[in-house]
Amino acid sequence: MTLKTTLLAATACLAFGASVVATASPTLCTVKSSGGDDAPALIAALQSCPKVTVPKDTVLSIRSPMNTTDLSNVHLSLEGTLKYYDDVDYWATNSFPFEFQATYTFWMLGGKDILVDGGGTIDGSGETWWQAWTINSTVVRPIPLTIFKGKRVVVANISMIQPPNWFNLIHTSQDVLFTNVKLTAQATTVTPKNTDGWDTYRSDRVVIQDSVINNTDDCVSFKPNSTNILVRNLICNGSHGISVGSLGQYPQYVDIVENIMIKNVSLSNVSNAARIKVWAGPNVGSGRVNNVTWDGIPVTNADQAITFDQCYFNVSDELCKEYPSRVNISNILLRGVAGTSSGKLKALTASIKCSPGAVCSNIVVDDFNVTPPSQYGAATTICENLTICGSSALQFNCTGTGSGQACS
Ligand SMILES: *[C@@H]1O[C@H](CO)[C@@H](O)[C@H](O)[C@H]1NC(C)=O
Ligand SMILES: *[C@@H]1O[C@H](CO)[C@@H](O)[C@H](O)[C@H]1NC(C)=O
Ligand SMILES: *[C@@H]1O[C@H](CO)[C@@H](O)[C@H](O)[C@H]1NC(C)=O
Ligand SMILES: *[C@@H]1O[C@H](CO)[C@@H](O)[C@H](O)[C@H]1NC(C)=O
Ligand SMILES: *[C@@H]1O[C@H](CO)[C@@H](O)[C@H](O)[C@H]1NC(C)=O
Ligand SMILES: *[C@@H]1O[C@H](CO)[C@@H](O)[C@H](O)[C@H]1NC(C)=O
Ligand SMILES: *[C@@H]1O[C@H](CO)[C@@H](O)[C@H](O)[C@H]1NC(C)=O
Ligand SMILES: *[C@@H]1O[C@H](CO)[C@@H](O)[C@H](O)[C@H]1NC(C)=O
Ligand SMILES: *[C@@H]1O[C@H](CO)[C@@H](O)[C@H](O)[C@H]1NC(C)=O
Ligand SMILES: *[C@@H]1O[C@H](CO)[C@@H](O)[C@H](O)[C@H]1NC(C)=O
Ligand SMILES: *[C@@H]1O[C@H](CO)[C@@H](O)[C@H](O)[C@H]1NC(C)=O
Ligand SMILES: CC(=O)N[C@H]1CO[C@H](CO)[C@@H](O)[C@@H]1O
Repeated sequence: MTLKTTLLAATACLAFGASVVATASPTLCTVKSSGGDDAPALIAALQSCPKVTVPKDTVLSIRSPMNTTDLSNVHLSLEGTLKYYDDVDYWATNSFPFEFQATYTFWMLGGKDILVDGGGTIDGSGETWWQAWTINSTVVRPIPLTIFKGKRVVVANISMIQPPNWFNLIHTSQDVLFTNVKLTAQATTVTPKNTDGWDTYRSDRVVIQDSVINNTDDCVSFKPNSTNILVRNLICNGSHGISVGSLGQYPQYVDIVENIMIKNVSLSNVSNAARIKVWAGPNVGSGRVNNVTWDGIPVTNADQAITFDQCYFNVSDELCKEYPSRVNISNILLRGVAGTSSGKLKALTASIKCSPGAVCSNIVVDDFNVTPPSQYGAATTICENLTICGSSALQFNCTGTGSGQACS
């Protein structure tokens, strides 16, 4: 069903991308550096030409926000660089705000049948914002690329560097493919801040594949209402892993993360490889995490390879029992999470905690094999208030409510 549809849609989109013919003025359709703000020219070109080229060796300076959410049949061949101008004060009042987690973006890209490729680079000039953050942690840090209200959008063969915040947000979109993308956040003066690779929100049928990520926060994160998503063939270095959530933070919302396949993702130097964070306690939201698979997950130097917490955020055992999570977790498969841990938590390699009184069912762990540094002895795990099924069940010493359930 859905994933197949996604790939078909993506393929159709690639075919359309290759077949478009530039008919409008070639001057308009090739955007070169003006020496000033190049955003208006880029927007005008995207709104008038079927194919827009940013030539190699061109660096476009983006000094004003770009709202291109009304595009149709556009191919942006980004061969050069698109660089955001690092005027922190300007962007604090001129970027586009989203209600969700108080995020902002420089560029909303949406509409239908859009292809971005070309081998070029989107440079977020992030280091200026990471520095600003050390002085003011609420400084507005815009996201370099937000696919917003997009349908059939392909981003392929580009690099992205230095995002002030997350690299990419996929928001209220369907049939989105990212393929062969390189993400790198690296700083010389401070640590890059919140540089998630991709966050998905209110989006359906998304594929993220064949990419290399070098960052300091989630490699991919599924936020509320992320459905039918395939993540495969990624190499993530230095991240917080592939994460669901957090969900259930806002009492007025139902949060759904469902039908997610994560396959062949290798992670090194990470805090976690697989993570689920779901809120409990008074005044939380509801929803479900259902049918999520991590399959083929080599890890190197992971602090705690698996971290599932249904008593997030910082909810005591007592409070979690009194106010159980209202976000159910079911049908989770972790297969082949294997490699080494960092020893940061000594021998501990996994922690799976469910909220007593909430649904947390059919959690299957197969072929789990994460080895701590030899001085800490054999690997240990934490498992509270659920039953773990699968070939690695015996590695989990589960206690509390739900720990006696039978596995089907
Ligand atoms: C972005 O552009 C769309 C289409 O023109 C418009 O409807 C929308 O209001 C704009 N959004 C913002 C935040 O400017
Ligand atoms: C990406 O690059 C590869 C290798 O050069 C090429 O085969 C493919 O067609 C490109 N895809 C897009 C969408 O540009
Ligand atoms: C921090 O940044 C926020 C957002 O731009 C701004 O409203 C606030 O005034 C700044 N605080 C300080 C102390 O500069
Ligand atoms: C990853 O970032 C580090 C510095 O933070 C840098 O040395 C390394 O070259 C980067 N790797 C890639 C593949 O970009
Ligand atoms: C798994 O991912 C790696 C890294 O992206 C890639 O080289 C390899 O071909 C993938 N394996 C399969 C079976 O797709
Ligand atoms: C991984 O990240 C670390 C820390 O930033 C960096 O030193 C290293 O070069 C990176 N490795 C690769 C392969 O990019
Ligand atoms: C998620 O989808 C459900 C069902 O359509 C809806 O009730 C809920 O408001 C959505 N939540 C968010 C955060 O958009
Ligand atoms: C579970 O999710 C996968 C991946 O999205 C999908 O292929 C499969 O059909 C889903 N299973 C069910 C029972 O819906
Ligand atoms: C992990 O990080 C260390 C430095 O922190 C770096 O030397 C190493 O290359 C990284 N490992 C990988 C596989 O990138
Ligand atoms: C977590 O809760 C404990 C006990 O209520 C409190 O002392 C601590 O400050 C909290 N930590 C965070 C990060 O909120
Ligand atoms: C399981 O955990 C309980 C409580 O922490 C402990 O008493 C027991 O020895 C553990 N059993 C195994 C086999 O590790
Ligand atoms: C309600 C319940 O059984 N809660 C338990 C969850 O697991 C922890 C750790 O084993 C116990 O302390 C709680 O009693």
